[in-house]
Amino acid sequence: MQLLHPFETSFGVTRERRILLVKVTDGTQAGYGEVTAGEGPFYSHETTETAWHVLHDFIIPRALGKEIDTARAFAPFVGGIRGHNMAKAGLETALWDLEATLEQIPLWKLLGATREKIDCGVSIGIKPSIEKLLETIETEVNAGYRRIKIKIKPGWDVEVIRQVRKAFPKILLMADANSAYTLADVELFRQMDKYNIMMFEQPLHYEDMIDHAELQKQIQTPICLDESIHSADDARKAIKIGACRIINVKLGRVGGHAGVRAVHDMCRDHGIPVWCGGMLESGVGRLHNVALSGLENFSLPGDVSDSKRYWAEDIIDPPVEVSSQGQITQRAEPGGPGRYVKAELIDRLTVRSQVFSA
Ligand code: OSB
Ligand code: MG
Repeated sequence: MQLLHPFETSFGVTRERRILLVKVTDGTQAGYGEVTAGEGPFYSHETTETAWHVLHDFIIPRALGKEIDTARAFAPFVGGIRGHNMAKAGLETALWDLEATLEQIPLWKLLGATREKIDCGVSIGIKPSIEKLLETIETEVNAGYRRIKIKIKPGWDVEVIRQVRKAFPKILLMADANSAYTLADVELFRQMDKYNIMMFEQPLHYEDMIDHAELQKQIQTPICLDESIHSADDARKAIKIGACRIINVKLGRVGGHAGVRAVHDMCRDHGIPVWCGGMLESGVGRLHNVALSGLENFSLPGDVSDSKRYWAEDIIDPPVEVSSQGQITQRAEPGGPGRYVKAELIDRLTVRSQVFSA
C-alpha cells in the first residue's frame, strides 16, 4: 500500500508499506491481525519477511491443530520462540478478533476497555524544511488532534523545537528521537528542556535502559520509552531504575493484546501513564489499536489517527475516522477488524498468500 505522504524518521524514509495480514477462521467466522513489522530492520530487528518466515516455520506449526479456549491463552504456545513479537502478535490479535465475533461482543469490551472515546494525537515525520513542518502542524491542529509529536534527529532538534514552540505556544508537544542520540548529547536535551515538551520519546539506544535512567536524572522533561520495552518485565525494570516516566505501548512490540494488558497493568500499578503507539498500520492494525486504547491507563493521547492521513483507500469500511474534537469513538457492533475488511480490495493488493489447515 502506497502511503499518501512519505514518512521520515531518524532511521529512514517509508514511502510504501508491505503489510502482512493474518486471518484465522473456525470455518464459520474470521478474525484478522496485522504484523506491524517494517519493511527493513530499522525500528526493530523484525521485517515483513522475517515475520513471514517465523510465522510459517515456527509460530503457525505450534498453533495448528491445537485447542485454544481463549485468545488470552495463546502466548504459551509460542513462549519457546525468542523475540519476534510482531510476528506472534499477527496471529494473537487475529484470535482476539475471532473470539470477539464468536462471543458477539465488541473487541474493545472483550479486551476490558472502558473508554468509549479515545483522544488522538499525530506523529509528524521529519520534513524538508521547518516551514513545511509548521504548515503540517497547523493542518493537524486545525483538524482537532490533541497532541503533536514531531520526530527529531541530530541537526533537526533544538532549533526546530524552538520554532515550533514559538509558532504554537499552547499545543501539547512531544519529540521522538527513535534512538538517535547518546549520553554525550545531554547538553542538547537540557536546551530542549526549556520548551515545555510533554516527553522525549526513546532518545537513546534501542536496547538501553541504564543510560536513559542517567539522562532522566539530568533533565526535567519526562522520558518515554518505546523501542526498549517488549514486555511487562521490561516495564518493571525501566520503572525501577527511573529510565522513564511514561511508556509508549505498541501492540506488535509487546507480542499482542495479552502483552499490552500486562504492560498496561504493570504501569498502572506504578503510576506510570501509557499511550498507544502506531506503526503506520492499515485499517486492520489501526482498529486493534483503537480497541486497546480504551483501557483505563491509556490516559495520554496516542499515535492513533485517521485512516485518511495515510491511505487514499483503507482496507476497512468504514475507515477509522477522527472527529473534529480529535477523538475516535469505539464501534458498537460485536467483533473487531474482521467485520470491516474489504475482502476484494485485499485480494487485489495481495502479492503472496498461504493457507494452513489443521
Ligand atoms: O517510533 O513511534 C515510532 C512509525 C514507524 C516506526 C516507528 C514509529 C512510527 C511513528 C508513526 O511514530 C506512528 C503512526 O502514525 O502510525
Ligand atoms: Mg517512537
